[in-house]
Amino acid sequence: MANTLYDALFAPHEGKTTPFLHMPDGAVISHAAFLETVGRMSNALKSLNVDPGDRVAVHVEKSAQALALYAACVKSGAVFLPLNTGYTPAELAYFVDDSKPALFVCDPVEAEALAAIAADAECTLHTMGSYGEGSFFDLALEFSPVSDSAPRDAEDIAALLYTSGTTGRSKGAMLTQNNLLSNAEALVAAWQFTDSDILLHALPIFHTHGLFVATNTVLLSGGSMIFLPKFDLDAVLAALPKATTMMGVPTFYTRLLDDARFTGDLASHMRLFISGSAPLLAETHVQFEQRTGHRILERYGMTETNMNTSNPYDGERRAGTVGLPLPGVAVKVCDPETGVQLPQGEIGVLWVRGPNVFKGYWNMPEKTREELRDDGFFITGDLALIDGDGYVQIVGRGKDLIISGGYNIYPKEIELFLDTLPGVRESAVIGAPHPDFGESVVAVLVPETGQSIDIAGVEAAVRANLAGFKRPRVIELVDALPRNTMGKVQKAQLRTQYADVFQG
Ligand code: MLC
Ligand code: AMP
Repeated sequence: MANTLYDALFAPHEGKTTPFLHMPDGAVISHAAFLETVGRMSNALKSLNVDPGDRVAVHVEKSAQALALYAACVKSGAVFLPLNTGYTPAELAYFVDDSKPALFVCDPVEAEALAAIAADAECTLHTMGSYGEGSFFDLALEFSPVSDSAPRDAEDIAALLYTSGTTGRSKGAMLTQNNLLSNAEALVAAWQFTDSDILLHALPIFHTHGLFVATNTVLLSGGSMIFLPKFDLDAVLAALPKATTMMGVPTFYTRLLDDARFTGDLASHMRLFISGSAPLLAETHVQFEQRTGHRILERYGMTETNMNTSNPYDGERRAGTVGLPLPGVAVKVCDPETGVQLPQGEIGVLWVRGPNVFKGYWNMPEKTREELRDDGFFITGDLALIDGDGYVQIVGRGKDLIISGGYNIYPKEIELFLDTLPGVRESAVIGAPHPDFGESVVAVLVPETGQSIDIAGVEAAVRANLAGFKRPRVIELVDALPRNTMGKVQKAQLRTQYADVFQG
């Protein structure tokens, strides 16, 4: 039997000496060499009794080997579960406990700290460092590069990606082989990727954007990637002349524009710049075009759905919009209370349906029923309108969510943590406009009566327990939070009050 995703994305490149990854040290990894590593890793997974359907949790730096581990999971039928490298052991404990992986691969430097978490979940722990080194790669090297693909059909789960929840508990989105493949097919066609493309890849590979949107699109089209460990401005500027396309979050584009070395000449040979994961300000779109002559192509998606809409490749790329539904994707705007579809042009919650939409949340049937309707529509929680030409505009969020540099942060999770700290009676966490990250985190704390709050202590506790990108960059103390007559905290009022804290 076939393995839907492996057969489409990887198998066609077996034995090809064409370049796949251009590494920062100048090394070029061919498709064939990459897939040999994948074969060895796939055999290593089998030797560890990782069976089809088992989860493989991965908390490692970006490297060619980390990407090969994703491919090896696809090949051996395991469910790939990548985790943000910023997560602390306290955060990782939840994901490992919830997903019960058969194997947990972590950075060698954290192996000791994570041993107890792996033991509690009864999973094997292996290591992989920034250059792929570690016990997992050592094991893989003992095996042959030739391995059989596990039979997997289109509806089998290929990946489990956690997305934070409005109640504070992260939800694992189950993505099928066909969710990933159908989206890659749609994007290759929509953005006209070919085997001549060289994508400048500076995104992390633990999220939909860097892992699926970027990598699967390049794999399907047979092109290659300049595979940078992260977005480092100097490295990106140095790599641009060798690339044909780039994908990024809006912060990538504002950082480029803030640097005088980023000139029209440097970008003139490029075929395409794509932005997503957070709103691209119309102002950034305009400045980018003035500097380079390129209109950034903005698209819209989420973990649960992969990509839903995109501005056109040919045709008008409209600033401030996320474009038109991709082929096979249906979108509608509904009343947030009743769920009834609203007339064209009105603002409501965006619902989406298509082969890209996930299968549900891991072990959360009720949450799945609330958000994924029987008719296949998924309720995104984003507020949108569809204009007369069918272009979708994301105008806000129905969900209490902060997006900082493309990372989602759920205030509830931070509030629940802050409320446990000494002297804190209650807290409210909001996002405020930030020149670099788009939005950043502000925490407003109310002390217990007659007590004071040790801000340095709060900062230290946050650092020890929460990933750095969730850290409030401003902490304010107030006597009471603004509430409406129902007693609900007025976050809108706080957002207005603290709108300027990161400006100037
Ligand atoms: C890092 N830090 C951040 C941050 N990224 N803080 C707020 N927001 C962020 N996005 C913190 C670190 O914890 C650290 O904190 C300090 O900043 C320096 O870390 P760094 O790694 O050197 O940061 P930097 O290189 O500046 O990273 C910024 C960034 C990066 C924008 C380049 O965050 C990034 O690559 N973002 C892309 C996110 C992404 O891929 N999103 C896709 C999600 S998928 P301290 O405290 O130690 O100083 C999705 C679906 C879709 O949304 O549609 O695509
Ligand atoms: P995540 O859950 O991390 O996948 O983030 C998905 C969320 O990012 C969406 O629900 C949107 O709120 C936001 N998002 C993604 N792309 C865009 C975009 N182009 N414009 C505005 N918001 C976006």
